[in-house]
Amino acid sequence: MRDATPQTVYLKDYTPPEYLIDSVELNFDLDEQNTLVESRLCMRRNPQSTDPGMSLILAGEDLELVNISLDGKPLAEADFAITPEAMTLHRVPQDRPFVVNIENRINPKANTALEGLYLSGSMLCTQCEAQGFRKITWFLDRPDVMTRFKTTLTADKSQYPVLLSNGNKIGQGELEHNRHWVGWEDPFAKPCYLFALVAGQLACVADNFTTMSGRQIALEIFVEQHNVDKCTHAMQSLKNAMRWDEETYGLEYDLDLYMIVAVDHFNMGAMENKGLNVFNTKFVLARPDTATDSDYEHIEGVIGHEYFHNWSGNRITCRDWFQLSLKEGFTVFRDQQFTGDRTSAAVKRIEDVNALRTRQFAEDAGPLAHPIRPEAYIEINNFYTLTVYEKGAEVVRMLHTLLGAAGFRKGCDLYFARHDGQAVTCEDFINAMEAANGVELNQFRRWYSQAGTPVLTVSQQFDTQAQQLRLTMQQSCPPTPNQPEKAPLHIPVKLGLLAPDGSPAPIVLDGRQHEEITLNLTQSEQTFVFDKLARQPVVSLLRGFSAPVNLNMPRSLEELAFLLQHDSDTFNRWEAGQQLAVKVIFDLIEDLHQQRPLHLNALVVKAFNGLLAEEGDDLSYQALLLALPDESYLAGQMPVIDVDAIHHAREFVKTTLAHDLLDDFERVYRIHHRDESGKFSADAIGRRRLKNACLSYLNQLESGASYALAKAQFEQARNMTDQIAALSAIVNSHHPDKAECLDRFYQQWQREALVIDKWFALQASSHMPDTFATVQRLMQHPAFDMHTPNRVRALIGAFSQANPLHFHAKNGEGYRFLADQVLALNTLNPQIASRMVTGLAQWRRYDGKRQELMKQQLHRIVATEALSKDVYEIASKSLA
Ligand code: B3K
Ligand code: ZN
Repeated sequence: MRDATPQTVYLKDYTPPEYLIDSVELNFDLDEQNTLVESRLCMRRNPQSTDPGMSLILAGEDLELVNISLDGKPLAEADFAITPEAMTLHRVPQDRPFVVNIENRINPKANTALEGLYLSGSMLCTQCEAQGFRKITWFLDRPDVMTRFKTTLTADKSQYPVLLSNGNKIGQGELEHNRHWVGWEDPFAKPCYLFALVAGQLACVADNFTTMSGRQIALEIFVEQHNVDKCTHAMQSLKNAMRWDEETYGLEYDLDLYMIVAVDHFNMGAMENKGLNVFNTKFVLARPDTATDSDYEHIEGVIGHEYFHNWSGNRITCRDWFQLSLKEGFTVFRDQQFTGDRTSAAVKRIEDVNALRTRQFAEDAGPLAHPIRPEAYIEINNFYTLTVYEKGAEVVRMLHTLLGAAGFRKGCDLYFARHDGQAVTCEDFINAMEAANGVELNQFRRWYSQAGTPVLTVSQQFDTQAQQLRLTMQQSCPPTPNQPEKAPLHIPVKLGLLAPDGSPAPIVLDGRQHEEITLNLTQSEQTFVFDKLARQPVVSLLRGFSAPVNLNMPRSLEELAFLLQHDSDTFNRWEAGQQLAVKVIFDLIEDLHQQRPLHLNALVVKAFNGLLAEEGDDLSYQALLLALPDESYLAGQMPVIDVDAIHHAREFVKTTLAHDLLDDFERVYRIHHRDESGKFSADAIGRRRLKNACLSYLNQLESGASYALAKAQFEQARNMTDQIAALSAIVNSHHPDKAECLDRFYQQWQREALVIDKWFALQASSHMPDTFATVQRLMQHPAFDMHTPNRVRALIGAFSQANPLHFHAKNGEGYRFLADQVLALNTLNPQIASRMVTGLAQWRRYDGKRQELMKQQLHRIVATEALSKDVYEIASKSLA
């Protein structure tokens, strides 16, 4: 809980550790409420440290000391001091290595924050990143202290038959009183945030993998017995990831064993502990009838992400937590590439950009904006953000774009070779990219230190006489907290030109001809002149979303419709459709404000008619082309967000399209509606996506026919994708059988926690008028539980983050509700509580009345006693 004044930690204050821990031996005597930890630290002074002191400070929280000795001699009370956050040994040897032995007790059952050693159901498990190891025992809990770990676990044999830790198993044995022990050794030095242990009654699904150099790796997935039938996909995903990293980056796995454990209670998605990943069950378990196509994709993506960390994160780790994006941005980029290669690169790119623009851009435009390499934090767990992860990945992607695939790979090879076994910085990563490619990236480095989303404003001038097109680009970046002024960035702008018939027009720049080009925008304003153009081309700009910027380029509806029809860049083609819809929706919002009748521009109907008639081969992509920009994205484009107008204008477009193109939606639905349960080919997935997109339009009609269609699909579905799509349609309409369907779904799936999460989330995000009452009722449901992060996210998270219409109800009931829940969670689980506060952070974007109501709740939160550092930081910065 919070001290009087929470301390801020600054990047500029970094100093090397005063001591090193070369190796540690840990002994755990495991018990739900009374675990004994013995730690033997082999230490020495760090030759790199310039600090002259003789004392040693070890971090530790919520620990009960049993014994402490130095080089075998018990310490007297006067030799050390303990505070709530650390233990200081006043005098330790400076000129030779020494050994510190500590014994302490911890209570995993009392640990509802799910950080350190805790209980998930009947299973004991750990989460140490970022600073959870200090809740296990006193240690130098910082990522630049890399240590070899040897761990022995002792426990009751019936309650904890499986005992796991990092590395290779080196021994096991039976003890009296039905107890047993297992010994583990990790040959690779690692920071303590990568330590893990798991104990419980777990079933093991085993397989193996032969690496490119011919080594056999044992692969083991541990789950509770009733979940063994849901691991096939996770195991296949792991093998795919291992092969992909060998083929794409030349990186091979280094231990003989790779273990994944799935737990129900987990604060985030998964954790890359060396050789022993701990996963949220959500990213492991899948069976066609319980998991959707998107779930299948996310599982493969997260399994890949954690696996890729073995090199980008574990073998080479971060010097300090300000460098978090070094491992996270890079690893997200790697998992994006992996998923793009495994599924549809076009679809994956669009999904990623959509998420970035909707959520990260909002973060970057609000009070919590920070550079991908932050400069200060109060609670580091608050900095596992969309900015560090997703914008961080965009920055790595820009390096890939600027250096080309081969140059980027050379840079990575050098980075891995130079820094293997080290804890390094973002700067080291860029240095490797420069050295391997013989380039200089000084200006590019600003992406690491500047927050905010740059705005790229583009104007064009065509000179018929000279057959020249002049493109003038200006960049600027709005001020962000502590950064009023911004310097120009190095922005790669990928560009193509289209001739009036839709074919590619040649790009002639400085006498050279290209089909597509990446322009380097480095100044505040720059003009590019393209020659030899007989007729004015249509410009396709920022192809593939080549930089994380807001593009401001005036376009007519006709031009957008043209690009939607002809652009060969899959991203920009989709983007043209989105901007077309955005423009139309904003015109309608204006009509609503002026109380004018609404009419949908015929051009939109024509464009959608064309899309529905298409017979492309990437059906998932086609489904994305049909999707209207979501409400949160539209909100991001509005100076003062009007949630009601956004919702009504967007619904109007959707309903009118459904009306005008009823036959087309029905036809496409029928063509693709087949029972292909258990089939996960790109075609089968694409058919489901496209069909369910049509269902969602048809559902707008609230007709007997649309009700019958949704109900039939709900009843006949044999896979979760179709079942949940049908239920979603029913929930978001006045369907007469809504209550019955929701109840049947609950009865069918009550034993599958992950499916019940969907049931909660679907109701919490419904746009129907009674949603808030439903949410309050669900809070009292026997299956709701504040101790289970997945459940909290499904109900409270979905309502406050995926239901703008009702969360922002004018009377402020949504805000009050959220603050109540944040305060309840604050004592239970500060990390989850602080994630929930972000729903209030964007208050400045709303009208005066809503601003007041949101601020009131933030003030109420900040004024609460015993507020966690986590919540305090987010709430107070939101108000600043
Ligand atoms: N590295 C972990 C995240 C840890 C979050 C700590 N609050 C998972 C990941 O990014 O792979
Ligand atoms: Zn990660």
